[in-house]
Amino acid sequence: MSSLANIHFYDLHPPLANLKEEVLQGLSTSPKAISPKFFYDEYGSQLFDQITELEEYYPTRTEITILEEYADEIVAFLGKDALLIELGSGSSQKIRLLLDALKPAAYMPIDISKAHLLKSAQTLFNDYPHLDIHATCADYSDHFHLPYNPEKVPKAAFFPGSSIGNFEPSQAYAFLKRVADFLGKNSTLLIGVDMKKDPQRLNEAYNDAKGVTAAFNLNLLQRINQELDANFEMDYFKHYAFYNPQLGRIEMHLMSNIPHEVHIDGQAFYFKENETIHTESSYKYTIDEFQALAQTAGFQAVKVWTDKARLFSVHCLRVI
Ligand code: AVJ
Repeated sequence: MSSLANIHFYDLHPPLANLKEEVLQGLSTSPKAISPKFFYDEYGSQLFDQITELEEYYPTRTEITILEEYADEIVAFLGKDALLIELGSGSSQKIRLLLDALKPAAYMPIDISKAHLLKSAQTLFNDYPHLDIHATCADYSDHFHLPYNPEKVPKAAFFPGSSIGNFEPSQAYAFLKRVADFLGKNSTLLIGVDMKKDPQRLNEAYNDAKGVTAAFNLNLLQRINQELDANFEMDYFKHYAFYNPQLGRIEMHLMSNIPHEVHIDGQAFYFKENETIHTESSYKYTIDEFQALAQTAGFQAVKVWTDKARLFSVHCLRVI
């Protein structure tokens, strides 16, 4: 643990080992698949920030309007003087909407992208010099322990952006159970969940006209080339994203345009024409579906807020 003023930093994440192991394993399975968590190197995190400003990508701005409109109600449920844990904090923009009213005892942003986490924590500290920040580099999709967990301080968690959608429903259940366990009885989880809607609106949100989402998807191959010395040819792949109504999810893939071979760590991986690497699922839920899932994982649904067009939902859940 190192500390700058009130910024404590904990590094719980073995970066390189994971990337190599999971990429080699993912490309050895059929169909090929690589976890979306590897999108978020420094450049990938910047591209995602650009995605959140796209006309087609409604989730971020819609969630922000909900948090702004119902901030007082939300703060009342979260409670003051708590240790506020944010999973997948990214650039810590949304938390600012709650910080002024919340006055938490401490704030723990958790993110897999170390550089982005530190930069965001420093920027936040400049604006909130009295905030006790415990920046934690960890992979929340895996088991991890809270590096700072003072007794007698109530805990609340914030999981915005519908990142819960990246988990298969069975994994989402396991993740929510882990969160309920480290929060403890009567603690609160505030979670953003993108809702099921017209497939055309969903397809547009993941196939923006400027091609930023395509660049975000392809950046995964560039990252593997840089960090694992692979020889992916960007021109041999194209971005392919669509809504799968049977499974209620957006699927993102990288499709191979021609038959070819890629070498990573001395291993050869063969790609047929039109073969894909599945790089992300983004499940969408109705309010009832999500509340039912949360219930099975040990949460009681306390309150849910949506925007007028019912594009996005923010749920307040309590550990039972
Ligand atoms: C950050 C996982 C919520 O699935 O909508 C945005 C990531 N992928 N555009 C999502 C993403 C393509 C985003 N999450």
